[in-house]
This record gives sequence, C-alpha cells and structure tokens, in this order.
Amino acid sequence: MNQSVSKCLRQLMDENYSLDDYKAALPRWCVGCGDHSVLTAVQRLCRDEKLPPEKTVFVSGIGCSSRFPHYMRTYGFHGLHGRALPVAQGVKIRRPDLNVFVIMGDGDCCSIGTAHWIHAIRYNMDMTVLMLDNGIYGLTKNQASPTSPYGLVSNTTPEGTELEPINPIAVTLSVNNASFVAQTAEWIPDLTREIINQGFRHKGFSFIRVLQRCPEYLDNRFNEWIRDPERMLLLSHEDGVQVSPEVAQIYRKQEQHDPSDRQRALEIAAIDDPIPVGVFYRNPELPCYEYSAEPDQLVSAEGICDYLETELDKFTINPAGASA
Ligand SMILES: Cc1ncc(C[n+]2csc(CCOP(=O)(O)OP(=O)(O)O)c2C)c(N)n1
Ligand code: SF4
Repeated sequence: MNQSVSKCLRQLMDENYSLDDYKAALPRWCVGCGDHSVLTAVQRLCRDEKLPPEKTVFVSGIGCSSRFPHYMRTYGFHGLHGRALPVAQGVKIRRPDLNVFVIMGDGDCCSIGTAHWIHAIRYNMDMTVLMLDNGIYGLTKNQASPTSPYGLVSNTTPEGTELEPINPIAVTLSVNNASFVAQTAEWIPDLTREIINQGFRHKGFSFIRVLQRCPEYLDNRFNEWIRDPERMLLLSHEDGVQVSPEVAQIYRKQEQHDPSDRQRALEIAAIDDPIPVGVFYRNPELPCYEYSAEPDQLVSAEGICDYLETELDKFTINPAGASA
C-alpha cells in the first residue's frame, strides 16, 4: 500500500473512535442498576471527545460502582475502599497529560474516604470525579451510608437510621478551592451526559454527584421524583447546563442560576425537594495543583533518560579521583 495512504488511514483510525473502542467486560451490575446508565454516558463522552484510550485512566475504590474501570477499555485502577482520590492524585501529578476520571460510591466518598475527598477539593487537580450516590452500601449488601435517608431500615440500622444524611453538594461547596460542583440523576441520561461533559471540560477538580438507583437494596428511593418531573429543579443558565428542548419540556420547573454565584449555590444545595440538578458552581480561575508545581522531568521519555543518566553517572569510576 502507498505509504501516504496508509499514513492517512492510520490517522483516521487514531482520530475516530466508536463506542466499542471504550467497551470492555460485560457489566455485572444488577438489572435496573443506575450504574449502567452512567457507564453509557461516560463511554459516549469518551467517543465524542475522542479521548485516546491509552491516554485515559479510570480510578475507583471498592463497591458496586467501583467496578467501573473493568468496563472501560482504557487504563484503570480498582483500588482500596475510600482511597480512589489519593491514587488518582498520584496518577495526575506524575502524568498530567492523562485524562483522569474517578468513580466512587457514597460509602467510598462520604464515609471511609471523607478526609481524602475534602483535601482533594483543596488541591483542585484536574480530574472528573463521579460520586455515584445510591444512598446505601450495595456491594456489601445493605448497610446504611452517610447519605441514606433518615429512618432507613438496613442491616446496620434495624430500627432505622437516627442521623440526618450528609449533604455532599453543600460539603463540597464549603471547602476552599471548590471549582466545579454539579448534581445529576442517572434517570435523566441527556442531562447526565451534558453535566459529565461540562465537568470534563472544566480545568480543575470537577465533583459530580450522580443520584443513582439501587433496585436491589433501596428500591423506591427516587420513585416519587422519577414519576413526577415537577419535583426536579433544573438549574439553567447560559453558562450552565444546556439541555435539549425535549428534556426542558419534561423538566419544566427551572431556576436561572449563575454558576459563578457560590452563595446562591449553597442556598440551592439546601433544597431537597424538589431535587436540584445542574451546575451549582464553577470557578475556572483557580490554579490546579499539578500545573502550578515544578514541571516534572519524569513525564517525557527524554526526561526519564536524562534522569537515569544522571543517576548512573553517580556510580561511574572517576580515574582522576581514583589516582588521587
Ligand atoms: C477498608 C475497607 N473497609 C470496608 C470494606 C468493605 N466494603 C466494601 S465496599 C463497601 C461499601 C460500598 O458502598 P458504596 O461505596 O456506597 O458503593 P456501592 O457498592 O453502593 O456502589 C464496604 C463497606 C472494604 N472493602 N475495605
Ligand atoms: S446491589 Fe445495587 S448498586 Fe449494586 S449492582 Fe445491584 S443495583 Fe447496583
């Protein structure tokens, strides 16, 4: 084959991806689990943004949702419960050129991983963080989580939970350096895709809480809101989320919310019925930790060679020194 034709073909293949290029193992989540819908949204984002699989990495903790990296044909790290964020930060600081995604459950993020969550917001490293919030521990079969609704009967709370749930959006907004905070619901796929897209394009730590159904252990959790779109509050703004006319027609309860208004974002975060969805807050001006640090010599192949040369030079025998 003519060399320039094969070069063109290679370029075409490199630059165009199909959904299949991002699909790996068949998901083992339950039928009706909301995680399926999030996976589809993310695979579409990867295709639409033409993300090279070899330049993309998914990091997770432990949980049903944390099986996510197995289902993406990219790099992945299925790590320790609650520790997805420090692993992702390690990846990003060493390889700022990679697209880093983090998948956590509500137990992963708001329970065992809380300290990492708070500090990761402060560091504002450029990554897209999806917290798949089903309000329960799914993988370990039905224990209450910090986002479980008040009074929930579970294996660990046979008399019902006695604590009000934590508000992950309000917590994130309250930490210094919060730079992108959004909420979506997996049963509105168009909105979810658009919000994940916006989070991905944002330069900084994009925290997206995805309300997610767990039909196995917390069936009915969101049924009232799914049946009645008037009980969802769509945050719209020219700088916020842009939904299709079809979605806007179904979700007619809307508020014009400027995502640069952090004070109003905090007020909206306090509303739990109707459930607000959209971009709460965005500040593109905040510096990202990995880019403000010294450029890392070990990122490029040349840098690695130079580093090894310098290190090996330390062990060379200096004849002048030997005779002295
Ligand atoms: C250090 C540690 N503590 C506890 C566990 C047990 N464990 C595994 S997953 C999980 C909770 C999963 O719930 P969540 O993070 O909400 O994810 P989901 O399964 O609902 O997607 C727990 C407690 C563990 N694997 N490691
Ligand atoms: S237990 Fe719940 S969260 Fe886990 S796969 Fe099944 S439906 Fe999804």
